[in-house]
Amino acid sequence: MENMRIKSLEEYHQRYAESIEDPERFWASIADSFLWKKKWDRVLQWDFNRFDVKWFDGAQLNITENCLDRHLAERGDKTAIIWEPNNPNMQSRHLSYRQLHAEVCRTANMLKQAGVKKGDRVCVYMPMVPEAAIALMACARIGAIHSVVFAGFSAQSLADRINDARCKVVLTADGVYRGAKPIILKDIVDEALLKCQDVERVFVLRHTESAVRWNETTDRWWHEEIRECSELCPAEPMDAEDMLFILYTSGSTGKPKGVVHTTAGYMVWAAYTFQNVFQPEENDVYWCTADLGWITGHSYILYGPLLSGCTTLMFEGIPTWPDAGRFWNVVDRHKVSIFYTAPTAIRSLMAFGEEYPAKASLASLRTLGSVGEPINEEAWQWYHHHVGKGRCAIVDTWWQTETGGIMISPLAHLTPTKPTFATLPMPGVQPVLVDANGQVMEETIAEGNLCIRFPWPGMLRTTYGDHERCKQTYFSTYPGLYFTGDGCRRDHDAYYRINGRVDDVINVSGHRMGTAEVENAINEHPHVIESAVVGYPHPIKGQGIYAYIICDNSTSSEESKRKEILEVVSKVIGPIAKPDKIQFVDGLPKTRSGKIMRRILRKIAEGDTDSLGDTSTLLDPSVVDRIKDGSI
Ligand code: 7RM
Repeated sequence: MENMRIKSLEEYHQRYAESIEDPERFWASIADSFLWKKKWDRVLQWDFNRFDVKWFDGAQLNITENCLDRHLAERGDKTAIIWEPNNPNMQSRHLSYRQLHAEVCRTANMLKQAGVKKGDRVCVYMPMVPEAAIALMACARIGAIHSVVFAGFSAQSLADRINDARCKVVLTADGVYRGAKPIILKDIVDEALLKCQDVERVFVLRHTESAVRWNETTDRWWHEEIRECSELCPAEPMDAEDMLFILYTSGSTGKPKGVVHTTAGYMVWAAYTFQNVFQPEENDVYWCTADLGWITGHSYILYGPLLSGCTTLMFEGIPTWPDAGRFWNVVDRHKVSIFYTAPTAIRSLMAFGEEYPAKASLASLRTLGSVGEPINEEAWQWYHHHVGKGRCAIVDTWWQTETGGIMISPLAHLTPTKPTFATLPMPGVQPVLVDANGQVMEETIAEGNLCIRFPWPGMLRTTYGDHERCKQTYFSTYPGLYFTGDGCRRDHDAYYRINGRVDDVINVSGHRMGTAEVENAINEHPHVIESAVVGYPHPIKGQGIYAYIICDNSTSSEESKRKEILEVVSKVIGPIAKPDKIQFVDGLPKTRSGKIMRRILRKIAEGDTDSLGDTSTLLDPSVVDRIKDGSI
């Protein structure tokens, strides 16, 4: 894998140029360092109009052989996963590459016994424990497609995702700890399964030892089923373009999409970007604080680090429990050298003061990463001075669920950084900025919508079960280009700075949400007639959720309606989607054609009521004044 590592800024520019001049040759040479059962016939075939992209077609491989088997000779006893539990007084766990290999094989055999076959979908709804990582690789080992659902999502969201992918098996646990309070995951699964007809088997990991209900037909204890399972499980040969996983993500419509990633391209991209962005060394301990339920967890807790033979730390807890020093205690305890987190976490810890990082040594740290949302200058500086103690590189990594891995980012200690800039594209990434007329802006200094004009190995291939929707979402706004949904600026150094979403997607604490999705949830309340949701700047969450709601003339108090609406949203999506502000209104600013003018609602939510712009196309402009008067 050494041959894929860029070692200087000059080399970056050289490699970048090569990747543009002859992409096939470039990626063939990178792909050469992986373990293949059969090499490819063609490196790349692509068409952005029909949206058909194939990388390494004709090749066969299994990603788990690349994550595990190939490391056994040299790194069998090296720690692959360190697990840090929620409770700081509990023992952490260390799994060597050899142990992890054995556990993945046993779990794969457990799935096989339940009748899981290549191409079957398996839903993973689990706490942050090593078994969750093991579960994903067990699926990949036998060619099953994993679909991870973040354990903070509601029964309804879980059911929707299980049904959309027609999952046959669910892997879960009795409960999950998040800070001080345990949550009974199994109850949520039980509730979801009332709406899921295809699920034949539920494996339940014993974790919190909470009491759970039991369905004799479907439910099995993980530890009982795995007891007799062998540590030998041959890796299923997968075609390069066979599906590896589905991961649901929110868009501008109400229904989340199942983003599909395939085997070879994703593998190459996850490993290549991990190694070049983070520049890990053999004895590093690497910690990404994301949850496996998000793409960051897939690519940079699990696949990227393990493909690279690194030690990856999994943390079950939250940054502020038992106190705001938890992250830094974990860094010191495990001598973490590379730390990757989200701006929202940094901002929330900033609010507790610099005493917490000051109390810790943090001497093991060399590189700090940021992901999920734009990082503001203040948070960047705090991260740099108080966590990095002024001597660590910061990599602000821009990417998406759809891109599979990092697209624009500094390479640690190689690319000169500038606060709030994600800087330069990875080799193979060809970003363009498009103006309001859909024209690509050729000047270096430019600001517009961010598109990518050439395929990269890790890109999504489709949205599960609906290719038309995929084409529509990503390739119809600007024909021939992949549209990211983000606005972006390019400066005189050709550095990129991501401004944030330009569509109806909001980013709340690094969680991506569709405003339509939240509106649909609010509308489930029996007294709600209509609602409109927008994002507004929030000091810690990045964006907060502001909901304008029209209710019927029921006699219940605003206070009780507010409370009930929050409950409904929690129940339909999950607590992460609860609006921060609810304003009851008697009308919404609509155009004559019935479209809500969100621009106006965004302005009011921002507190900027002076420059609402042209409201003359509104059906009833007086609505705006009444909303302004009642704004929070
Ligand atoms: C990895 C992830 C994707 C959206 C994306 C952006 C925003 C992510 C950054 C960022 C500014 C960054 N996947 N985003 N990283 N914005 N700077 N470094 O977050 O699918 O959940 O979200 O997140 O808006 O489109 S995601």
